[in-house]
Amino acid sequence: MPTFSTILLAATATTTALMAGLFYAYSCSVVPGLGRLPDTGYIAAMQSINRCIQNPVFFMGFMGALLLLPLSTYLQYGSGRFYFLLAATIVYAVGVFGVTAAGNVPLNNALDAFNVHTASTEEIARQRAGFENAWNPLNTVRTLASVLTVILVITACLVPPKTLAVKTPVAIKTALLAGFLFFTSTHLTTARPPAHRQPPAVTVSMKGMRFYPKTIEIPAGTTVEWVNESDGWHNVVLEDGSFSSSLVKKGEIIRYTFSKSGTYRYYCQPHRIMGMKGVVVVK
Ligand SMILES: [Cu+2]
Repeated sequence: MPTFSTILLAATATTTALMAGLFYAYSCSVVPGLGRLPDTGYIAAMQSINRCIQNPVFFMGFMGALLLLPLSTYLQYGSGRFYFLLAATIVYAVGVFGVTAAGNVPLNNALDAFNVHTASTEEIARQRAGFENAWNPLNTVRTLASVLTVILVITACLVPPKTLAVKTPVAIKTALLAGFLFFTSTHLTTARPPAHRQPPAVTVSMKGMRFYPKTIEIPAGTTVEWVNESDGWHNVVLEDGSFSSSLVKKGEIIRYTFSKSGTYRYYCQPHRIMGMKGVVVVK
């Protein structure tokens, strides 16, 4: 069964490949083809292309890749795919989206405002040269950047999902953790059972992106042990804000003792949107 993050990774690869293909086609057919046209024909053709390309099918790929790349990067945090996707996101955001938004689009808008019917032959020649000399190199940049993006995404796909990024630099890890926990946590310590009396413990396993069992019933004073049996990183955050653990990797355990009766809903911060949630009913 493909997981949500795998399906998303495939969608990311597809949208980035579509964008690389689009700019590749520009570089080896549209740009040289239009380059041979006389000035008036060149401007009219470029104006028409620039108007037509602003359609939902184009934006689905162009904006789709911009949204899916960081989302996939986030979902693959803790796996060996993470850094390739992070690099792909930066290359696409700067080299493809950034270059297009800051470079090609302003040129397109200026060209669109130019009227070939009222301009003189010299004005048309100057307009064409000014546009073409700036636009073509920018297009080459985004073609290369989009191809590099695809190479990085494909490399990420080839990394086995089970490979953990063991040597994650501490600074990056800390920054990401701080980001995860900043909004929700009140304290970051993992609770320990009291030293003098070992209370009974109930185990909940974290597999894939689920808690098993999802709902447990325990008497007050029971310690719950969440054991990470999957390859991803997980944590436990109580919805009432009374407990928020740090992220743990495979084989590590999160412990928390429930001393008061009530219904405690909790979730895993990185996988909350995928429905990684559970309930502890304390009698
Ligand atoms: Cu999780």
